[in-house]
Amino acid sequence: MIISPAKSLKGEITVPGDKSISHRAVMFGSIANGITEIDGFLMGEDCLSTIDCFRKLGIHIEILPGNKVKVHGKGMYGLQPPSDILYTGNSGTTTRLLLGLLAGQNFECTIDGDESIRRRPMGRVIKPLKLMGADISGQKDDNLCPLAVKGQPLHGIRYELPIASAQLKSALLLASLYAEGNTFLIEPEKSRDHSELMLNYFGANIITHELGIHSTPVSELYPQHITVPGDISSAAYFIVAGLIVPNSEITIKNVGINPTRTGIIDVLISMGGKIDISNTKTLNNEPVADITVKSSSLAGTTVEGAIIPRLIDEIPVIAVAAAAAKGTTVIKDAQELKVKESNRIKTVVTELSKAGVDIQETADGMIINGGNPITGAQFESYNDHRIAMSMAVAALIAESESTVNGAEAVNISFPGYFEILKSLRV
Ligand code: SPQ
Repeated sequence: MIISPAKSLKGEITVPGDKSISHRAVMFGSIANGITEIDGFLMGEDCLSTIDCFRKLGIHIEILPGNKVKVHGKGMYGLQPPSDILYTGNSGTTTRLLLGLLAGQNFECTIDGDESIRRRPMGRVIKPLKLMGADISGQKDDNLCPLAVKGQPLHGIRYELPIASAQLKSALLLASLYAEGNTFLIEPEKSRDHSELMLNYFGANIITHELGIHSTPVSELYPQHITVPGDISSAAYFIVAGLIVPNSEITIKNVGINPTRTGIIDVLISMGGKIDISNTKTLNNEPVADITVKSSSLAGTTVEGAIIPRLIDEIPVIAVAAAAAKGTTVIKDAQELKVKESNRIKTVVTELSKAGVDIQETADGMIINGGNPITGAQFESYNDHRIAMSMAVAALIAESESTVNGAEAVNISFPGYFEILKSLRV
């Protein structure tokens, strides 16, 4: 994809549905008793992998025009043994949440994904699932895909999560629905809470208090109508683009603004970003609003501590904002970036360096001395959707044309990304 510098970006847009919420709506709908209708479903490759896996588990799922999905849920004990490997593609969410859900079934199956998934650590989920009674085995001390899951009777546990991971938390909550006795989880920092909100919407019994989460098993979940808000992680590219490209004003309608996801808004406002939130409403337990951004002079900042899980997927594009900002930005406590679709500390530093950005890798993040001219570059995506989209934003403020190689990676979470970007050019 060739990207030329932009003089100005203007317009009102919507972004595709939230990826985390779309996955969960299919999963929870599959184990509810009856038909769950989903509007605004993200038709990205990751969420289609989730649909594919649940079809293999015997669930009838209709994909209808207009981003609608109908899941014919068969109840808590309605999943069937798959005749084939459950292939999760590039999706960490599908892989880890499936492990939790399948650990307590009464059949065996195998989970595998693409070469990125085969590198990502699954032991973080498997270790506590084994404490609940699960039987899961795989490569490198049961840490890597492909993984064999032999369904077992489970029991509840009390577990302090060593990392703030919504995928780990959600896998354990799914297992807890099938476990005997109660499960009590304690997070080190608050991670996205879509599973807690949506499971309760489906009739589960999950109580949260600060960093603690208490779950009791349930015998039934009830089908729901889920309207998926726009994904703030997708909106993030246009939020940053609108701030750093001169003479710009962009409104992104109907974006999910769950506080566990809005770290990027807080950071960009603290950097001097002109960001306005309006028309706030609630859709199936999730807050939604319109976000308007205007070109702004940004200043460097420090991003660290409890805010990190609230913006973990946005760090690549925050690094682009930092490259455009005056002064130094330090990003710390973000070592989790090393085990995403790519090692996002390394890939961000390597790619932005190509464009002349003064950026250094650290053990748990990066340091960016911003405000220098950005040159056009040949960017690589490493087949990581967030790297492809972030580098496309950097290209907008470069002095000359850039190329993003492997740009098709955007289809993992944001089909139509480049078309929307083009529509904003004035
Ligand atoms: O699903 P996947 O591949 O792990 O996707 C990513 C992403 O950039 O879209 C991470 F690579 O998002 C994760 C996120 O980082 C989605 C997620 C969720 O839906 O629960 C939680 C976060 O991961 P984690 O490891 O912190 O639980």
